[in-house]
Amino acid sequence: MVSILDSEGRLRELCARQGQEHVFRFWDQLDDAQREQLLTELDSLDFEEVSRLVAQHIKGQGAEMPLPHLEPAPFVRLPRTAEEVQEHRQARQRGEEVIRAGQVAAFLVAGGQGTRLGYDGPKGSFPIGVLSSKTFFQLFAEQIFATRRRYATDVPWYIMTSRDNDEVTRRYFATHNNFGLPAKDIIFLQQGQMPAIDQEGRLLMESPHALALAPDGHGGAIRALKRSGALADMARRGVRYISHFQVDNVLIRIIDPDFLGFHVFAGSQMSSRMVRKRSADERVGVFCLVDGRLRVIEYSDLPEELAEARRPDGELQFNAGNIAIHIYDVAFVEQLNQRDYELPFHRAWKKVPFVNELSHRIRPRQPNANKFEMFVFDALPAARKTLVMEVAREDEFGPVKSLTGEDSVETAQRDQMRLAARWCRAAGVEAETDPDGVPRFKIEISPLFATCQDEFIEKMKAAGLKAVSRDTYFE
Ligand code: UD2
Repeated sequence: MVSILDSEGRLRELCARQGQEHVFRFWDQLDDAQREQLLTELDSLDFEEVSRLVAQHIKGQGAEMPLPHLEPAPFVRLPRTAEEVQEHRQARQRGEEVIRAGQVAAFLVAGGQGTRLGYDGPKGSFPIGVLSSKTFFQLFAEQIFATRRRYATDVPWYIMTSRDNDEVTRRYFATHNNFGLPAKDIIFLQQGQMPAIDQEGRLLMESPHALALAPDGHGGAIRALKRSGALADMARRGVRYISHFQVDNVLIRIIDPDFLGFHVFAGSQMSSRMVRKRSADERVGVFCLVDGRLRVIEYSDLPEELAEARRPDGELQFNAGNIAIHIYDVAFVEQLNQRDYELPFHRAWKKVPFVNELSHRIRPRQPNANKFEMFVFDALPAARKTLVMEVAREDEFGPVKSLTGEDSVETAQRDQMRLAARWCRAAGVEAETDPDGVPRFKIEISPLFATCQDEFIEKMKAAGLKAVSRDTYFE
């Protein structure tokens, strides 16, 4: 049997050629298992990619590219006229057809480290239901369950994890019996990793036998979908559209027929949802046009004068905020992989714990390392046709980034209750609220009860409830 230990010579030589021989510094103190781990990690590294990144982002003169000329991106706005309402209706019908035909897969990117929440465990296992304390994962699973039931169809659910949370995520689903979903329709795939690199271009070691590695960003999905065999699996099932969402949005509508319909009608290869930014400094990327092609410029890259520029009517010029909900074609992802299309890497300067020459573990107080990530929206410029579609923030964007403050557990739970109160009122059920729309009594609507307002109204017709007069869980 061939063992990775047999590759020691080759990998030593490769590291020496790349100026990375220090990774073997502790070799003599390592046992066989540790040596195997180190060699396996080195073997999986794309050294050419690493040296390209070092040359371009770390050693390069004027390493970062200047920002190109940006124009605000056009988008399909929320329907206002009768004609627009009619267009949405037709799109919904088309979307429902493709769902019924089993052509849509849900795709959750859940490989992030979720450090800001300060929660020890995959972010998806955080309890977020206002009354039920259900976790993100359970709420998503129930939504998918309800969609399958409503359209009498299969909706395979692909979940991207990363090395550090893969096992615990799989175990979480297994322990909960996949929340009632068939095991064959939950498919886990692992994204790739990138090494942390110091200012001299050297790989950082997390321990004497391990590199400091981190997930390669949600853009790693484009490669991971191919390499894991998920794309082939989708093709085999007849799936044509991938509905991409993030782990931390409590208001996500995972399979949205309106959005799907617009995507299909437009012949778009990749489409994105947007909300109007609530302020110039909101931490979301914005959709822009660069030479006529759609791109997202991250909040940290948008110059202040552009972020703050306003149109004569007072609205922000660059107002189309990216909420990280996309639909892309299976064929498009396949094409990107065929063409060897490379998503660009974004560099971040971060604090990364490491072992020094004396094998002491150091927790730096200041940033010490370059980390590299790909972003999925960087696939947009490669698409032949794209589409951006507005959605009301209060309907579909309840991000949880931290425990308190902006975009937190607190705000997301209020968002959930506000939405529930609006659905109640639309269904003729009185729900007293404060001036912010937050109901006096807590209200939660289980996805198993209704996944959208229309469904809720239908259900409530039979219920005969007049008003919400205590904490109420619709389940
Ligand atoms: C993201 C968007 C931002 C806005 C915001 C909305 C980027 C760079 N920024 O900001 O424009 O849309 O979301 O909430 O996307 N993930 C992985 N693997 C990784 C890294 C992240 O799967 O290697 C997942 C992560 O689990 C989460 C999602 O991607 O589901 C977003 O990650 P984030 O929290 O790093 O993104 P954030 O909040 O900076």
